Amino acid sequence: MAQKNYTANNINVLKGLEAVRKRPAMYIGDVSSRGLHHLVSEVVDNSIDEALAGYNDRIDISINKDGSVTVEDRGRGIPVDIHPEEKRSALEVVMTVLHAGGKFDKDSYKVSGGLHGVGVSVVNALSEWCKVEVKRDGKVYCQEYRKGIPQFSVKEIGTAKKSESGTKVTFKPDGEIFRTTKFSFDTLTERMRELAYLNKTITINIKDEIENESISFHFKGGLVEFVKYLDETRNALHKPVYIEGEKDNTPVEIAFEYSDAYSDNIHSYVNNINTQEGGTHLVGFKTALTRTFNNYVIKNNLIKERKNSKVTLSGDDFREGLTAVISVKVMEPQFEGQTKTKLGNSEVKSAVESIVGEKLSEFLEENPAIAKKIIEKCVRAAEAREAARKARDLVRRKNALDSMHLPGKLADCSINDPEHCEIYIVEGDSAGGSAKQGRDRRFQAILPLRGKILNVEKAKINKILENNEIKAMISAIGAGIGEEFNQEKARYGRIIIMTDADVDGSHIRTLLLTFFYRHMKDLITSGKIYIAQPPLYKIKKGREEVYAFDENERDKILSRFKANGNADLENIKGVTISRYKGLGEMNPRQLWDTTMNPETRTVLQVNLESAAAADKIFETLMGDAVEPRRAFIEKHAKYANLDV
Ligand code: 0RA
Repeated sequence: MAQKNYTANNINVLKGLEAVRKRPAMYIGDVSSRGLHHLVSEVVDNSIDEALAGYNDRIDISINKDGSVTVEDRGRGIPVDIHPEEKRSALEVVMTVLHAGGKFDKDSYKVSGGLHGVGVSVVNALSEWCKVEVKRDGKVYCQEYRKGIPQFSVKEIGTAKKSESGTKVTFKPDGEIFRTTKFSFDTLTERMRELAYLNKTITINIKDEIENESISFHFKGGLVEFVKYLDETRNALHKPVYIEGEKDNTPVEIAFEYSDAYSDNIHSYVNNINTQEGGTHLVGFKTALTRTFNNYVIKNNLIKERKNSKVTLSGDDFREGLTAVISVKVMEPQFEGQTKTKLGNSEVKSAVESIVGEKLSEFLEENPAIAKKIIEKCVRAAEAREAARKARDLVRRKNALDSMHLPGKLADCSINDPEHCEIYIVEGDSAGGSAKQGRDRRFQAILPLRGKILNVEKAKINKILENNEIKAMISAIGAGIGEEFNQEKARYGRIIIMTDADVDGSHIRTLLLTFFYRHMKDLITSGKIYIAQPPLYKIKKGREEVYAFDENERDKILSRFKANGNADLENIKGVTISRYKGLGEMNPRQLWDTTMNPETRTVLQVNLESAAAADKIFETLMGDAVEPRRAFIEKHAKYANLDV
């Protein structure tokens, strides 16, 4: 009987593994570099769960020489005893049965939505090989897998100190599944830094055995340090405010500070997942913030004291220059929204609202000097908002922003179903001219921009709205801007940035991304922004013309020509290589063939892996502080041609 049961379970395991390998994207998002790095997050999330349950204080991650990754923790260790229903080691069950991990331990805050939380078995199924070692009860246990299939039953391989326990998972992602299997130290670092800020008891060490890099994160100050880090390049008005509390089984932790900046940077997390689309915890925070500050203003007569000022303070005014991190733990989170990153649990709104309401009013009473500084800042924000409204009305009256009056230099497409339409925002009039001639005018619109657009990170909203290039983009896209932005009105389903592959081009691209990030953020979160990839080289041999997008590809093509009978690479007879300096050097036909034809082009989709990291990058690249910018550029110079 037991044998029969075992066989049945085995068949189910194989079916499960097959399902994951057949549709990996359903489990980890995609099979690009992004999905690849999710594998690490998936394992680490389990180690973090152990930390949240109070059993783990350290995670060691390593990118190994052979391209595999090891994640080791000091948690309880995955249980190894025989699972009564499955008739085999619980370790084997956790590693091979989909969603088995959570079944063991109902009382902790586990992630049951979003991209993570699918279980280590998914990582195992998508790995060429995987090895797990568990320390528990003075023993070390081990099991190995290929494409998720156990190679032997769980076995004891040694002894350990009774006091030591933990789990060590090493896996090599399967090249048959993933487009790339190369792990990036920087990508892992960004996510681990965030996790270390969010979980102040934990230490996370990362090393890269291939690139010889390592880093260690431990932030005693938790969210307070996170906020300071995010605001590093801004001028803070005061020390961060820290709020902590628990209501209805929902622990809430918040840190925030105001700086002299104009944008707001609120980052919210549920069970360590970045809720990019916000949700009830964020609504609770905003509601409490506005109400508490307004009550304080009224109680202390703070507005009347200002002569000639008839401003009323709105929620937006209390968020100008605000940098905040909100972290809640929810037992059974409901994730909604386009990217499943919006918290839906209504009880969380009232929990956050009441904790913030209570603790923030206490703080304001006890720190009147800080309160005064913040209120003054908000009053200035209200005045600026009023000025911006007037500026907007003015341009609106001139019909400059609405899509009824499209900019003269826009070459629109003929179809008007946004789903099927795209707009190329092109650097320069000459490339714009080529693009207009080369495009498929049915569904491709072209908007050429002249020169560099305004750096919105440094400008007030009324200046931004006076800028011609920006006005042209707003009316072409047709969905408004800032608080009024409504992505459903967008006239195009894809917005493609096309700039030269040089320093100026990358600067313009960064300026455009900054603009979209600050003023039309929904376009980025919903994946509507793309970057065109024009080729760098044209290689011509006789009648054959081939394009190469980088040096690597160029050399591959040249080798192919060489293999076809040419002796040396440097000097092949009859072959010419031309390097494109700019888009303008391509004729309309070439531009279409290489960069615009949906059948053959490559476009990069811009996505926000971590909003906090993106915010930091834009502020660093575009803000006032010079030194962090230099440091950032020096560090990244070898990867990308970022330049400011
Ligand atoms: C199932 C049950 C328990 C812990 C784990 C799984 C666990 C999984 C991973 C993955 C990486 N590190 C991990 N650490 C623990 C609960 C254990 C118990 O009750 O003793």
